[in-house]
Amino acid sequence: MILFAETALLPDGWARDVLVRIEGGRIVEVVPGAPRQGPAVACLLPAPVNLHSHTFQRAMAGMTEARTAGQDSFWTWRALMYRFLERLSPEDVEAIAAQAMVEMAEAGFAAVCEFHYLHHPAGGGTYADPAELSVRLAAAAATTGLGLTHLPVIYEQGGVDGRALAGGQLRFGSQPETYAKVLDGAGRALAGLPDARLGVAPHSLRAVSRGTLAGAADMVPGGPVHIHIAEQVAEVTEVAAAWGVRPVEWALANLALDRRWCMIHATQMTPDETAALARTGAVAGLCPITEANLGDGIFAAPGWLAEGGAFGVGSDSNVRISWAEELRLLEYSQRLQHKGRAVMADAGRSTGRFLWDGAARGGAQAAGRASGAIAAGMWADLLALDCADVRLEGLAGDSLLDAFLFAGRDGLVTDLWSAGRHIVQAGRHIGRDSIEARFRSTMRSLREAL
Ligand code: NGQ
Ligand code: ZN
Repeated sequence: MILFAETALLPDGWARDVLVRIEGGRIVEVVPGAPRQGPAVACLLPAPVNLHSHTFQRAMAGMTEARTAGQDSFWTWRALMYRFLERLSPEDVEAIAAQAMVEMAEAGFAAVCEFHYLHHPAGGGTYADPAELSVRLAAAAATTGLGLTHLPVIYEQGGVDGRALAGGQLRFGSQPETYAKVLDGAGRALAGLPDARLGVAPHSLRAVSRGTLAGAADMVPGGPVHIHIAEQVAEVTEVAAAWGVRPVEWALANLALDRRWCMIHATQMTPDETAALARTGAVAGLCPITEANLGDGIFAAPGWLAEGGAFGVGSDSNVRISWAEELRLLEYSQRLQHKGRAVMADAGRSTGRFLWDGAARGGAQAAGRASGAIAAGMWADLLALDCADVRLEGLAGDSLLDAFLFAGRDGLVTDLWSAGRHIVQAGRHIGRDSIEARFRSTMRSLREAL
């Protein structure tokens, strides 16, 4: 397959008249200044990975925004989330995941890292196939064509003190024997997806014992390792009270952190923790929309970037799925905190370009996916922008990215290829109608869920 672009963002900058040859889902050749062949897209960009998602939470969007009598918080939201997930059947999980994946593709994401912790039926017990729900997620990826890095979650306990799982958490449990079966079944479910990756995700320092954390990265040798860390102040307090050190401090001293690791949120850090964690090569998995929605706090971006820290973005709770808005909110939260403008980019660079390059690279690293750049050897994760839209009128190059991020609207991604699969065309996912119909009927049955 050959794609031709009037302009494209290549690793060393913008180029004109670019021919991209794709074979077996991978880019095999990129030729700038090529003679025009057939129809051309106006502007071709590397499509990013969504590095953190719990797809089932997409179905809760709009159900948790009322104020209750007391002080609402992350923890009151979590109680609602636990109540909600008790309602979900395997069919629901698949229907919701497919809808979320359609929305991810339309927003510009070529792949998703699914941080998957629903392993059991409500109340505990085991499905006939212990990997039933991993199989459902793989099916949603197959249906939608979105790239998948599947991260079966290790979840052993209800808190740092080792208390037992309770209530909604009974769906998460991963004692060694069950977890091995989930990993095994997940691996088989991914076999039919050529670009899928398997990784491992110890849920958090709260939910996994220190003994298990020590060996977690060896469970999928070479694969990505993701963990939620230091999201809420209460987590810092809980870990410090139990172990005498702060969460990131503990992780730096006890985990062999490197480029395989993705540290989700990493919100509550001291300046020293920020610098040291950045230097490990681990990716900061930032989820600005969800972090704002849940009242987590603001990431220490200047300190992180000063050490050359890698970062990417994820849609996490999927309350809203937007690549542009994640990046916009990431930058705007920095502006609000530091009372300045253009906080994240290096001097002399466009914010849009800096964030696009950085988050595409970091997302690909976190996913263990050869992606994030238009270059030979990479999966053909590509997107085209609607340069005819009035919001982009008169703009080109980096200014186009700045307008897309800061002034854009949904629907500016006209086409998206995931590992060469052309799944968004004319702004719509090719399977949207049937996937959406199924999701709507799932939502009707969940209407009274919260
Ligand atoms: C999750 N979500 O696993 O879905 C978590 C909430 C927890 C976010 N942290 C549960 N955004 O952290 O205990
Ligand atoms: Zn999460």
